[in-house]
Amino acid sequence: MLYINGEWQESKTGETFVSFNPATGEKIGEVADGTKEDAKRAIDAAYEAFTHWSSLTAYERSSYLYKAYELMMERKEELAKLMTIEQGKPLKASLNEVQYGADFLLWYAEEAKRLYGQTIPSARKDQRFIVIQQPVGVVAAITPWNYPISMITRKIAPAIAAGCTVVLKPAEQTPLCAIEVFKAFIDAGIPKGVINLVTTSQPAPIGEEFIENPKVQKLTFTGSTAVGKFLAKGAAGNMKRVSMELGGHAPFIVCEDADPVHAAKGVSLVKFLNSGQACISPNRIFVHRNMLEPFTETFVKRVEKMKVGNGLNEGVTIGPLVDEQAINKVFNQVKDAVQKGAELVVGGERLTFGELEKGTFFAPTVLKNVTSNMLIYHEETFGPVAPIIPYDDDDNVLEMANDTNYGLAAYVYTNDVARAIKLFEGLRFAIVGINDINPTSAAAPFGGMKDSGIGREGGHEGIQEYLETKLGGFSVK
Ligand code: TXE
Repeated sequence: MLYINGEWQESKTGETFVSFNPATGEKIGEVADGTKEDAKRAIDAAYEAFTHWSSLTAYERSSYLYKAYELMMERKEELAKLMTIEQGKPLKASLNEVQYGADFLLWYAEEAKRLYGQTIPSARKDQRFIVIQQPVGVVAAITPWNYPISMITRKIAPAIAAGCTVVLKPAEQTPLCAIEVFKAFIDAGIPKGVINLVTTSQPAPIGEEFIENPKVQKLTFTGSTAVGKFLAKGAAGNMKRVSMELGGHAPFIVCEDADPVHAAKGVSLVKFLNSGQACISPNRIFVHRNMLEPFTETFVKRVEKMKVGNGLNEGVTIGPLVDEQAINKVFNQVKDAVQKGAELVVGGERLTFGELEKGTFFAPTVLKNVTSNMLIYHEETFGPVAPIIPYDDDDNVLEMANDTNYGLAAYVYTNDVARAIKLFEGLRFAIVGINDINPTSAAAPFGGMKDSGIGREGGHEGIQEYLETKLGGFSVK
């Protein structure tokens, strides 16, 4: 169903599309297949609602966010279960994501009340400068399937806290999760038109409407760098503001003074989260030559113990990949690496037996002796493959780690404070975990440098993306 102007409705054409469980291949639901025309109606509704919503006090807007947070918390188990069925990640990971997603509602319920302005002294005695912040207007949001709940709240919460109204187009693979997030806002009593949902199996025409419609002032996107660049170009032509959270190619550096067991544990946890389908997933594991043996031994042992399967089953740590295309991309990278001399230590194949037969499962994989002539060294993997690359010194590893157009997350394991600071400063990545695999929070700025995007989500920075700065020059003659 589409949600436009406070009403659940069919698409104008009456067409629908199906959502599947990637673990079983089963159909789990059918939703309205929205069109360009539906997107236009949703934008009209958001435009209409903007005047009222932006005129509410920050305290009033905040109260809806608090209520939606409470509802998401009450529905945590159901939301997580749906996420596992529709997206595939293990139930525990889904529960963590619902919490992370809800945290944005709480954080921006509070942040809404801290949209301070400033006064600036004038050189003229008879003049005053006052600077205020105002919402940008109607926001068009596009979200991916890999974090199908938190990517939505990470955009909607700061946008509506700022006083903007929103039209969301979620990923075609996970529309049911989007519908459930909307229900939390709707049951919280959010006024009609403030948030609107257009599910679709055909994203391109909706993207076109978002870029072209003069009533949209801001586009916020999370997805691939290729689509992000395409949309940013169109938005720039119409002078729309953009936030882009795109792909990554995170280095994970194990220094010569690191604890190899601690590092191996860290990377095994973060690399295989969401089957490697995360923009902050370590894609290149640089290990100091002296650490190679102890690190690899512990790491491989941990990987061999991982349980692949349906995320609803107890003990499963790795779920399916999103679709056949993802399996092919991962398989090709592994094949290319092995052909060019990498050593396949474990995994490397699609799993097609027993209960895994109908799903898109790929074995957790470790490759040794990966070099710069291989695809996997340069391309984002988005799958459960860990390539190990040996290095010799800090300058050498910094150069290799920075040898990418991406600049989202990086990780360093070291026990030397000076080295930690040097690498933290030298890495051209916007998020660096130092002996830490989870440097993310609703309270902290998340985003990328270079081809990983523009803008930040979360923290004080996240709400700024939805605000305009307005200057008043007052004559007091
Ligand atoms: O991304 P797409 P896909 C990366 C990752 C992955 C690759 C492809 O490397 O393997 O991208 O994934 C919408 N106009 N990331 O194909 O196509 C689409 O409907 C408007 C990293 O899933 O970019 C979905 O809602 N919208 C990333 C969203 O864009 C369009 C998360 C993402 O889909 C559109 C996902 C168009 N023309 C993939 N084309 C991250 N940053 O975590 C697509 N979309």
